[in-house]
This record gives sequence, structure tokens and C-alpha cells, in this order.
Amino acid sequence: MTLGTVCALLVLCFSALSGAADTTSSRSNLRALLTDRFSSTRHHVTGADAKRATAEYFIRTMEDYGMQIFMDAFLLSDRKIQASNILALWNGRQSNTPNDKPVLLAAHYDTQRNSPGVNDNGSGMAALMEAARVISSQPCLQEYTVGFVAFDFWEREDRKETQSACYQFGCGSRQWVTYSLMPYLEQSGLTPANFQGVIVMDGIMNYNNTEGSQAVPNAEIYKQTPGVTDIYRSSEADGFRGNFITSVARTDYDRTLYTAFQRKWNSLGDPQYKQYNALIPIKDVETDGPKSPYWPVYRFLSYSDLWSFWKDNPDLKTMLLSDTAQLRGRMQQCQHRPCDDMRSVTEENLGMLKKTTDAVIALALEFSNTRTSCRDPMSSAPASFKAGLTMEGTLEIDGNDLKFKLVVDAFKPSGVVRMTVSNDDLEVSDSLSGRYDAETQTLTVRLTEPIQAVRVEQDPFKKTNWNMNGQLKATETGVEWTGTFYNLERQGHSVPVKFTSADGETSPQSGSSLALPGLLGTVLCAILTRLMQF
Ligand SMILES: *[C@@H]1O[C@H](CO)[C@@H](O)[C@H](O)[C@H]1NC(C)=O
Ligand SMILES: CC(=O)N[C@H]1CO[C@H](CO)[C@@H](O)[C@@H]1O
Repeated sequence: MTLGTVCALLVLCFSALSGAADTTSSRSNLRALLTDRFSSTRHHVTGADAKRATAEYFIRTMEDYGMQIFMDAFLLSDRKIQASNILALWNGRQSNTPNDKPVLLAAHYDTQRNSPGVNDNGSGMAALMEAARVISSQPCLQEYTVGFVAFDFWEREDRKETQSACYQFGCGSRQWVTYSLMPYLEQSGLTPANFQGVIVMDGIMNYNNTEGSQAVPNAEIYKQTPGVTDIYRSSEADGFRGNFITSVARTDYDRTLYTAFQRKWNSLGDPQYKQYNALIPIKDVETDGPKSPYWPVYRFLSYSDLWSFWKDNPDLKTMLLSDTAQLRGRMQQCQHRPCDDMRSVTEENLGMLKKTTDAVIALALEFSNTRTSCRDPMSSAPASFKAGLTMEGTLEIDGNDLKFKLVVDAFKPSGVVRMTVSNDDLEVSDSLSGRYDAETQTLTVRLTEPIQAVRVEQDPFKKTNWNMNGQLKATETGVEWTGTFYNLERQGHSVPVKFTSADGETSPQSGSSLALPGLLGTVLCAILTRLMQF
């Protein structure tokens, strides 16, 4: 091996490795989310501004993480009250293909009329957003899609209330599963069997280690209910302390979810926080549940957004994480009341929220097949590919060659790329976001916001499939991106595209733009070269 080869290998080696990204949540972020974002009533009548602000904050934050946003707007109460579910997609290598195996995390962002809803369900939303931050900062492009969905209108109301909406629990999630999830799977050629499942988080931070703080109504029935006896016995042996998170799932059909969650939980520290399963040994809970002698227990367990998934299609794998809500400690008095407030944010409670969030993150990273090390996106990309770069290219649309301009708005260490594509003559401009895959030197971008309006005649999900994908190469004058533009709305129309950095727009800089790891390799080489000369 020549010295040159050794040097080349060294540079490659040092620039190849991405620094291991953190895979755990931050306690202070969780606290800040609860304090700053989820501590005032988020209700369409009594807290409309706060609710709107929460939705906007969720969208802005997820966009900033490089995710694709899909709003599902719908109307309730004789079409008078507007509602919206929000989905943020962290797309992987197999997204929008029949090889995808998506996994979803979910929570609801609305509250009851008179409750700040810090625990219910600010805690689920805080976990959802913190998990999104950690997962989207991983530099290795994962195989499968991870979706983060914030549901509107979980909470139901009495018709007597002024401007009431949603008279049955889970209006938002029922709407979403039927009109968003199922069409989304179908667009990618997926069936519920390809869907790895959804984790619904709802009230997950009320920890109480006081003996007897865990209430168990109808203990005689609970004790002998199949799937629930274990949690009853464990809790009894521990003096009915409210010190655990419950995974509610169906014994056989949701097994992959609750076993993985338990595995992740047990691998984390802080053993004072426990985890138990409450299982329902029925697949089609809506149809077959009522026939069971234990129906009152199973029905109680399924009072959450998970019901919307099971109801729509029993093949959708679903698990709920819950601190048992109004059955524990203070929440016996505060559930859905004004006192579900910042008093919930204690160090002990944050500890349980953090452990739950970390187990969920670990599960999502495993299910999406996110590797912990890979080539570093920034140092593997052509040196002049960075924020501010302008490229030009032609796109064939309806037989016409149209010139488009692409501006790179951001290129992050996680490989996230945000761009604006525009055509001045047509006066169109769209935000794109995607990832640079250092392993294959491929850049894939999608429309950032496929739709923001109430569903009309067209199927908005087709727009999630709009993408541009191609190889990114350094050229003498800058960068070239060659690949295909794919638009499902046009019958799967796929056309070749080529964008090149505009002349004089960028000068390929070597030294200054070398990433630190690459620089390290270069310096080592120089030293090695010196040594070899002696
Ligand atoms: C724990 O539960 C007990 C019994 O319900 C209650 O009196 C106490 O206030 C709770 N402690 C906290 C910190 O919520
Ligand atoms: C504390 C808690 O869990 N509150 C509510 C959160 O949302 C679920 C439904 O998704 C309700 O059942 C809980 O009451």
C-alpha cells in the first residue's frame, strides 16, 4: 500500500464517521415544553388562541426539523367548528414505496373546556415533540417512515354546552385514521400488515409512590380479568402505588409493540418507575368485545385514541401508554379540572415522562431501522453543497420544458436539506425538504406542506408522493444533481431532472469547507507523510 493510499484511507476514514447523535430526551426540554407550550387551556371556545398557537408551534417546529407536514382539516358540529389533525412525516429510504414499514407516534393537543391539561394531555404532546426532536437529529438516514401525529378533538362535550363539538370521544383520531392513515398506506401500496403500529401517548407523567395512591375500581372483577390479572397482582404486591406506566394493547395482535416497549423500558435506568401491561385478548374489540364477560374492564381500558385505530381496522397495531389518568393520586381530583396544572410538573413526574419518552424513542429508532453510525452527511456531500447554493434545471411538465431555480436554504448535520423551488414566469415557489443519504450520495426532497386546506375534490395524499430524487455530484464548477422527478398525481409520471449550480454562483472551496473530521484526517496524513520521510 502506498503512502497516498494510506492517506486517502485515513481522510476517508475520519470523514466517514458521523458523531454519534444523542438518542435520549432532555429533561429540561420536556419541562420547557410543558411550561411554555402546554400549560394553558387548549379548547375551541375557552382557549381558542392557545389551541391555534399550539397547532402552529407544532407545525413550525416539525418543519424546522425537516419533516413533511400534512394537515387534515375537518369540520364538526354540523360543519360549524373547524378542527385539524396534524401529521409530520420523517421520511426514510423506503418512504412512499411498497417496502415501507411505517411506525407512528401520536398524542392529542386539545384539552377540556376548563382544564389547563398539563398532564391531560400536555405530557403526551411534550413526549411527542421531544421524541421528534431526538429522532430527527439522527444523521443516519433510516429505512422506514416515522410519523408524528397530533390529534385535535379527543375530548368530548355535552351538547348543552355553548358551541359544543365532538359528542363521542376521539373525533379527531377517528377522522384521521379513516381519511388520512388508510389513504396514505394505500398510496404507497401498503396494507395494515406493513404498518408496524402506532403508540398513543396520553397522560404519562403522574407518578405517585405513596402506598394506596393507585385506585382500582371493581377490584373483584379486575383481579380475574384475563390480560389484566398480572398488572393487578403486581400492583397489589407493591402496595397499590401509582408508580408505573401501563401499556394497553391486544394480547396477540399488538405483541410486537408492547414487547419492544417493555424491552426498551427495562434497558433504561431509574427502576423506581415501573411498567406493566394491561392486555385485551380480543382482536376485533369493537365487534367481539361486548360479548366478553369482562367487557366493562376492556371497554374502560380502550377509552383513548387507540380505539379509533382498532375500530377502523383491527389489523392496525396499536398501543396506548397511560398513567391510568383519573385512577391515580391527585388526578383523582384533577382530571379534566382546573387543577391539572403546573403542579403536575415535579422532578419525579418529569423523571417518569423522560423514561417513557426515551423508551418510545428507542422503539421508534429500532422499528425504523435507524443505524447508530454511518458516513457523515455533511462531510460526504460535495463541498459547495450548502446553504445559499443556487441551482438551475429543467423540468418537463405536460410535454413542456420549464426552467426552475432551486435554492438551498439549509443543510444540517442530520443530512436534512431544505430548499425552495421556483419559476419566476409561472410565479410559483414551493418549500421542499428532504435528506441527503451519505451512503448512496442521493438527495431526496418532497413538498414540505402537501396540503393545508379542507379536503376538496382531489385526493391530497397523492401530493405526499411528489418527490425529486437523484445523485449529488461535485463538478468542476460546483454541484450537479441528476435524477428523477416523480409525481403520482400524474399517473405515476416520472421524468428525468438535472440541476446544476449556476455559473459563478459558488466557488468550490476546499480548505474552509472541509468538515472537522475530514480536516483531522488531512492533518494526520501530513504528519504521517513527514514521519515517513525520515
Ligand atoms: C399521591 O397520592 C396521594 C393519594 O391519592 C395524594 O394524597 C398525594 O397528594 C399524591 N401526591 C402527589 C405528589 O401527587
Ligand atoms: C390524564 C389523561 O390521560 N387524560 C386524558 C388524555 O386523553 C385520554 C384519551 O386519549 C383520556 O382518556 C384521558 O382522560
